[in-house]
Amino acid sequence: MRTKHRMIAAIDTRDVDRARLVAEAVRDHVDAIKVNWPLVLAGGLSVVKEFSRLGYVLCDLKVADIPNTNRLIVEQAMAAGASGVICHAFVGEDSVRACVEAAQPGEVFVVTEMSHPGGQEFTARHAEDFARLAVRAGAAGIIAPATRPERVKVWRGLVGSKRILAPGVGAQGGRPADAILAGADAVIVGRAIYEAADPGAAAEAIEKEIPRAPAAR
Ligand code: OMP
Repeated sequence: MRTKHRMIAAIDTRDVDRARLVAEAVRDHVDAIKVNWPLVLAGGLSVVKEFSRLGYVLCDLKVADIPNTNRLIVEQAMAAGASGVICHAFVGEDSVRACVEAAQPGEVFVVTEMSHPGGQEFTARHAEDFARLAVRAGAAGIIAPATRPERVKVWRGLVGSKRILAPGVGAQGGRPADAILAGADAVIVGRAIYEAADPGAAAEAIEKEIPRAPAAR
């Protein structure tokens, strides 16, 4: 993923027409469109195909199963036009490797510590292991919480030049500049964009808050 804008729009609405409108409105302000279960369940995987005509689609199915099932899921996401997928690490390295292999030449991003308060209950305890696993398994990068930029800094030290994508900006309270300065390559923004009266203007405003200079590594 190229991270020129350092921002990914998560379009989690179940209203497919609204999703189309948002995708068109933000396309010049983001590096990718992230599609999650709410939209896939509402519109089918054809939404992935449709949005892939606009650019990079990150298919966030949070894949978390045995290697064979992971492979079957990821193959379908890639066949539908996704450029990348998100998977969970807690299922183990073999399962993550199955995603990486099935996604080729596409990319896999591995969830570390989740951004919501519950992310501190279990995922935080294993987040460093998850980040190391992502590197070993050949993932393109990790997902790390913009709500805890001090943690992003730790993972930057662990994953080298792998991508760090940081959700939790806006509705969950994270600030884009904090996540980027802590070492994230891009922030992931959902409600603050897709629920805005003018999603294009909202994306542009958030983009302006993002420091241009690369974070110190
Ligand atoms: P907003 O909270 O509306 O900005 O949406 C955040 C998006 O990032 C949603 O699509 C979440 O599913 C996703 N996300 C998190 O919020 N926290 C995480 O720890 C991981 C993800 C993710 O994997 O994208």
